Amino acid sequence: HRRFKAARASAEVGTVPREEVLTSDPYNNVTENIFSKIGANLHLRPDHPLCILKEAIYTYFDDVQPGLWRKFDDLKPVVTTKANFDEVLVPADHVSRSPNDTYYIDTDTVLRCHTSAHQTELLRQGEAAFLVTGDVYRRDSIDQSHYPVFHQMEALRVYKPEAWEDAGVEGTQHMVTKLKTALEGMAKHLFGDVECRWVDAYFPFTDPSFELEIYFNGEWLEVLGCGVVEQQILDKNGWSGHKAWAFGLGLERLAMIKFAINDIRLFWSSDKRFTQQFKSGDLNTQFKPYSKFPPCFKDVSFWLPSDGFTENNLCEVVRDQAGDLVESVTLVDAFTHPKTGKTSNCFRIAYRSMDRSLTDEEINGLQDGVRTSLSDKLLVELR
Ligand code: FA5
Ligand code: MG
Repeated sequence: HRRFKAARASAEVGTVPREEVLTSDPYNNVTENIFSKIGANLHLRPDHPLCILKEAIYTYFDDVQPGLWRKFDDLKPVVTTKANFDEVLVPADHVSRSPNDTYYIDTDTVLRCHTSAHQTELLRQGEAAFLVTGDVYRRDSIDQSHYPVFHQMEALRVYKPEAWEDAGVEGTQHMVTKLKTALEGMAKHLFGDVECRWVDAYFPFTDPSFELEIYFNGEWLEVLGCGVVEQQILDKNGWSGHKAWAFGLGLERLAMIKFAINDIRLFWSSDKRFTQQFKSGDLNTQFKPYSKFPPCFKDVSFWLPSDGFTENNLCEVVRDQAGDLVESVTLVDAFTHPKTGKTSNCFRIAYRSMDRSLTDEEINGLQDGVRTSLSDKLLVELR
């Protein structure tokens, strides 16, 4: 009965009830701003660039192996800490587990920080070739390519021993070959005849691990992380004796390159000047920016409290006050007073709306709000 309920719960999509996310648990660090993004499901809107890209990747995998791949794009973003970290072998002391990096609902429940959170659940359900797309959540810095909610697509494919025995090669090596072929094929399907390179990487759940970079507009860009699935993960979840490869890619990163979208906040815009430029099935759109309004810079300086201050905490405070009106937060000065030993930081906040001019009054109101919550919530001493 429990199993049935768990399977049902994760298949639900759409809004998650407020009281399920914004609890009074002392470990809860989810903000109103983050809560408001849950259920937006940009990747399910047919004319949205993230959905267009998702469909293009589906098409690639379906063309290569018709009927093989099972797709999941409606799994709930609220997952257990166990599924998000423990079951994919993330070490107990890994930074990603820190509440400075991850949104916790309580110690046992998080907003998934990657789609890898669904690997073990789907393996236990008997799935052997699957693609999972969804919104993921990370506390992070603020700039034009980082947003606390973004979208990933995960793939995992399991092989029987016959696959590498028949090929007469060692199993792990066979997986590496299969994986590289599949992913280079995907990159070429999306970007044409691009140059690809493989960079050694580390992920707790794969070994060996790689990152794929593509050469685009004169630059090498990280597209995805991937590798041969740790044997333990297969053994513990119903697939012992088998082997598998997996990857996880950031849809925004790819869409920004593919469609020439210059600011990650635009994905969340409902401005028709953005939304009407994209059409389901059309991979060739090059986004035409509409008039850029001038940014307004505001500096804030303060003495740090003796402990507990982090840039992610500052960014959370700024986002909660200014939402998508904040474009970037940059540390511009830091020094330690020789006598008191206290450290001072100065951060520059860039405010800019993507669709209208902001008034001085409005910006001053936002900056006052930031200053107040900096001293109330982060206990800094404003200068
Ligand atoms: C992961 O999240 C791994 N789960 C990927 C993986 C899956 C590896 C399966 C092996 C096997 P990483 O944190 O590097 O890895 O993120 C994967 C991709 O998400 C990156 O390559 C990048 O494209 C994208 N990404 C990461 N952080 C951000 C961010 N803040 N904003 C937008 N995209 C991001
Ligand atoms: Mg990374």
